[in-house]
Amino acid sequence: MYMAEGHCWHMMAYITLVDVQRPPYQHYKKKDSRWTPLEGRDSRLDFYIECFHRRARAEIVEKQHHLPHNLSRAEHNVIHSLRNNSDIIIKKADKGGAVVIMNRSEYEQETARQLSNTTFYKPLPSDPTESYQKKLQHLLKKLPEKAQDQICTDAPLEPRPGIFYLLPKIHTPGNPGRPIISGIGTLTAGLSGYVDSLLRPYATSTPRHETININLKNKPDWLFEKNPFGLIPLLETSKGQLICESPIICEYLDEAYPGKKLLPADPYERACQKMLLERFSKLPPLALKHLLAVKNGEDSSALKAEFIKKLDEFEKILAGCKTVFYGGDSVSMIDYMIWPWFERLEFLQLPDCLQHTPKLRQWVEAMKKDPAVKATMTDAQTLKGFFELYVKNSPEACDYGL
Ligand SMILES: N[C@@H](CCC(=O)N[C@@H](CS)C(=O)NCC(=O)O)C(=O)O
Repeated sequence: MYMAEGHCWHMMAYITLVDVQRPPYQHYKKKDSRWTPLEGRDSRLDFYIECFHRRARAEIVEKQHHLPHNLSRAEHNVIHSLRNNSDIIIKKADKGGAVVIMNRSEYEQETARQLSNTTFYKPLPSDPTESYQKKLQHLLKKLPEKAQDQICTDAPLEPRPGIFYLLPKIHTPGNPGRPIISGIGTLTAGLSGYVDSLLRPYATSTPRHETININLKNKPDWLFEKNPFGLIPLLETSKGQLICESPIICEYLDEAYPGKKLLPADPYERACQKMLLERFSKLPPLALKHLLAVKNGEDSSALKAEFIKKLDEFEKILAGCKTVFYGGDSVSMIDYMIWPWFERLEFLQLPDCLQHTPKLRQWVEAMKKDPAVKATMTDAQTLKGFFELYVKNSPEACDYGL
């Protein structure tokens, strides 16, 4: 498909050239053909024509939006000389849209530091692209024809390996680099585009936002300016309004954005959810104490027994609700607020603590099916990896697995 398309673009260029150079008498001989194959004759041809239209439309839009330069010659020269200075590296910041100029030696040092971490990287004996290409072709055959066409159209003809680079984290002390592997032009570029087109409709309902992960063992000064307690989560709105305390943030988001409301409309029911959350707030410190005791090889059985006893209270409350979730038969705010601690039971070394709580087990299974829960689940392995880096004070801890 891609070959055919490339070939046809050459033909287009060729035809234009002939038009310009055509001797005058040929104008009377033959008119340019405007014939187009009828739709439905061949699905691949239809798809090809559609791609051609899309590209043509995109080119027209691009030309319409082509703006003149807004830089003076002097500014242009400065940028040019910075670009040609091999002692520096220019990158955009990981978050916030700033442009960062770094000493090349420091950038290379950080790159070498990261790449030498054998937990994440290992040198390959050879370029695996060719063998992966065969595997990918084999896998693609299992997809519907239309999907295959879309993937092949966007796939590069001669794929290259991914390119590793770093984006400086200017919000993190020491400015470590966020590792990025650019997938542009790689074997899976077409596949990524296809997956993106499938996911895009689901992403439109999410408000635009940016997440900045904080290393809690080495907090940046600006965090205290935004929240004097130096705690996360912290929400900053587009107007610069700052909101802290997770239940307050969640309530704000529920009220400020349209869509399904998570808190009940009835004031008493709202109060009940808040009271339940307050009651639940005793469990996380207990679970963390238990985890530390296990990690330090101390006797953790009393802490575990206390945790299980508290969970039993929540089993009884759920049994009293006579519904799948705490706020009724569909998931609501209280379920989401307490869920993360259930997701972490294995990581917290408490995997078997739901043995005697059938209602809670049922609730856990129902929660796992919820799309928002599915989309934000963190597996026990990732949590373990994060925790190991966190106790070592590693600057990479806060971004682990992201
Ligand atoms: N009540 C606060 C608690 C916030 C909190 O303790 N956050 C933890 C991370 S989950 C934190 O920032 N810890 C850093 C510290 O204690 O220095 C909330 O619900 O938002």
